[in-house]
Amino acid sequence: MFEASTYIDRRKGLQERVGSGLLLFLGNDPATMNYPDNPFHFRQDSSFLYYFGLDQAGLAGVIDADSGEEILFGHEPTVDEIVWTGPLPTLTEERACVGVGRSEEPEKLGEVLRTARDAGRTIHFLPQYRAWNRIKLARMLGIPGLETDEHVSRSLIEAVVDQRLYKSDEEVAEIEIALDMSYDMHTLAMHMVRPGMVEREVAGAVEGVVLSRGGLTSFPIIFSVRGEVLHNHTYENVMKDGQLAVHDSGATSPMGYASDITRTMPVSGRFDTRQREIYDLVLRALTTATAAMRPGIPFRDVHFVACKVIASGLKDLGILKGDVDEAVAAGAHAICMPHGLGHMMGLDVHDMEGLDEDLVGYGTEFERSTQFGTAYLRAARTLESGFVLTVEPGCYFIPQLIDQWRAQGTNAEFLDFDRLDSYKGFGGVRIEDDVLVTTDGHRILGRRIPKTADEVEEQMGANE
Ligand SMILES: [Mn+2]
Repeated sequence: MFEASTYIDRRKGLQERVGSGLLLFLGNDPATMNYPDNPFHFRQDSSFLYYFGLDQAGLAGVIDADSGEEILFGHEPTVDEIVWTGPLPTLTEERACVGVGRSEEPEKLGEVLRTARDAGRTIHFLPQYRAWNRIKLARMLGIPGLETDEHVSRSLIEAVVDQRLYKSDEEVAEIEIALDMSYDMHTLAMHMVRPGMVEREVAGAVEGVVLSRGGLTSFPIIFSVRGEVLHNHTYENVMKDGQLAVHDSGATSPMGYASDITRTMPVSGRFDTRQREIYDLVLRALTTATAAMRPGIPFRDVHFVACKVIASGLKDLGILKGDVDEAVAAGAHAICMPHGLGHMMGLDVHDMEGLDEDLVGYGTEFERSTQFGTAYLRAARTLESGFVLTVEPGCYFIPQLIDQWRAQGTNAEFLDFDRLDSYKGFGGVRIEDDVLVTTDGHRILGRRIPKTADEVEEQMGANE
């Protein structure tokens, strides 16, 4: 946990931004797996973590934006609980750690909210993504459980986004702790991969790294020789010579900050000519796009820098034809790069997407495109110092997409479908870094994880 002053300052900044009413933050409760006493690993709500710092279940926080009073709601641990858990800090000790002046039993929360509402005051709360918190809100506020989203506070959402978008030095240091785990996760996978292994042997070992370092995965690991399946969460393929394995994974630091890194490796340990061509192209898109990152540049422009590198590389390979700028404007590159260049990252790996994905990524200055490919761009905002984003270009050969575009004649003037057909079965390549926007440019966060084709091959052979 950071110093209490961090949380005090954040809450004060929030209170000033919203101005009046009660600001309610529900922490998470344990999420049960298959019977009530068997929970999933606990994950605190990120906004609660940001303002109240406490990583236990069953808490809620209220900030009175008019009086400045703050209350932490939670149970004092009982001896009956301590028998099972061992010694627990008291609520008074907990709230002192994060500079909150008062604590109350959870049952008191409903009463505090109803009193405020009956006095005509606004109760500000964020969109909820867990059923139990929706039910709690609905009960306390007397609104139907499925309608809580209709009562969320725009001003609170905007104020939270306006604070959480900018990462402080201590937050960046946390992200780099998660990235240190990513280094171990990725280098281990590179050491392990060889023909004949099942994907899950690697994915399981990678998850073990994170658990052994006191973290959690920041999202389910993607590890697959079917790299063209963008969010592939099964690991049942036997890896074969000649295939590429895409490994996209992330960790959370002990304080909950995320990392998100992708590398792609040849199962054999050596890229063949065709694999290296595509790999080098994606790497060039990554380095060219990253080099363009600095305050004042819209991330949407950075995305198109990457798309144009990919498109011109595809042209060199005879896959794409015609004018590169026109092809990208028409969305022809999306046959091979159907996703956006990256997303905001922080306490959530897709930072704050549960609050309002378009507000976080696009703000008020950009509108999301509806064109296939560009529509999946999660961030377009003009870059500012303190933003942390992923940069993750890719190139994939998706048989169903190739067939569909050929059949429909989509972007036929820009694409050689026979050439595309010859790449079916190739899979895909994605390479991803996490990048901080600084006052005068950018910094690629974390220790360098093998990234060039030569570095990946060397890492894969390092234990031979
Ligand atoms: Mn990512």
